Amino acid sequence: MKFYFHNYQPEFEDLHTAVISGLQQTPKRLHPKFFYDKEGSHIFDQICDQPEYYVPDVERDICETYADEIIACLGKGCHIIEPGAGSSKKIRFLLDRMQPAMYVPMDISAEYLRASAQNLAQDYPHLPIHAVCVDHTKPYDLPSEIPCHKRVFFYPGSSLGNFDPGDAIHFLRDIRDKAGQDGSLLIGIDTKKPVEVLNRAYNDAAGVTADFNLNLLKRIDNELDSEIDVAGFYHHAFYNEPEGRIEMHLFSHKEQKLRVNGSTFTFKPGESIHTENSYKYTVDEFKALAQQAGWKSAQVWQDTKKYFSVHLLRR
Ligand code: AVI
Repeated sequence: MKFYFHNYQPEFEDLHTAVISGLQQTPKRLHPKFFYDKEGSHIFDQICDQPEYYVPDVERDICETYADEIIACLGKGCHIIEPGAGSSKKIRFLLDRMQPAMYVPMDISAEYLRASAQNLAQDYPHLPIHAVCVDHTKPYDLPSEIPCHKRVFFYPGSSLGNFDPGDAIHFLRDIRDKAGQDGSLLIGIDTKKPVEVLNRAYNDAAGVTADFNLNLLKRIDNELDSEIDVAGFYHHAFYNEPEGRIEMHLFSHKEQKLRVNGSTFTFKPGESIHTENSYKYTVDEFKALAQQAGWKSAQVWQDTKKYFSVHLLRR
């Protein structure tokens, strides 16, 4: 095994400060990054198994269908870098078919990253793996062991959709700078589609997305000194057409107060906490966004229904 672990010891953002400042805003907000505690990450894996949430299946189908073309575009001996790699499941379609010179999974959770990267190292014993524990949304430098040429960033799952467009451009620009002169980015982007399909995907019948959203309040209730009637809130997600995004909210069933570490927040019936945006881009809209970050579109692959897109960008 050629497994190396680089721990940059990222600071976890303070939940307490973020909750107080988010709930002081009008409308009230909580940042989606706080969804992903152990329980939240587990529920997110379950969302990916829901029939209404088409994203993982359609992206996998595109990658499987066009694997040969994608590999031909990436070329031999590349160094694949995956920000927010999590379980490193999605990279396997490439690793099963090609031999990159190196794989660099990055994640903020050291425990999770080490376990999944070691797992991968066992399955691909000849592949050098440099796992980097870092918050990829904050400034960082890649370890010097990662060669500066033939860098391919891999950012699947439409995770970029959870950034507001300005932040998305900033993130894409940072990746471009890190990719180097001959670098590229293979990225999965969810597209605009009939509103009913989008609304169903984020309001699944089994209520898994609802559990995911409500888990944020449970987490705050468990980790902070607080009084929250979690059952006093319900999940609802809807497509905001002018903004081109799904919005997830936690709506209050009633007039109520929520207390966190001595601060009290009052809710009117129907008032919400806005917890997530998930932007959807047409192929041309995403190309324009990427261009603003200095990338050039090299290739786009889509499924037959055009529900999802996989873009290859070059510098
Ligand atoms: C992680 N991210 C791309 C998901 C999305 O579709 O925006 C998060 C999610 N929220 C509810 N369902 C899925």
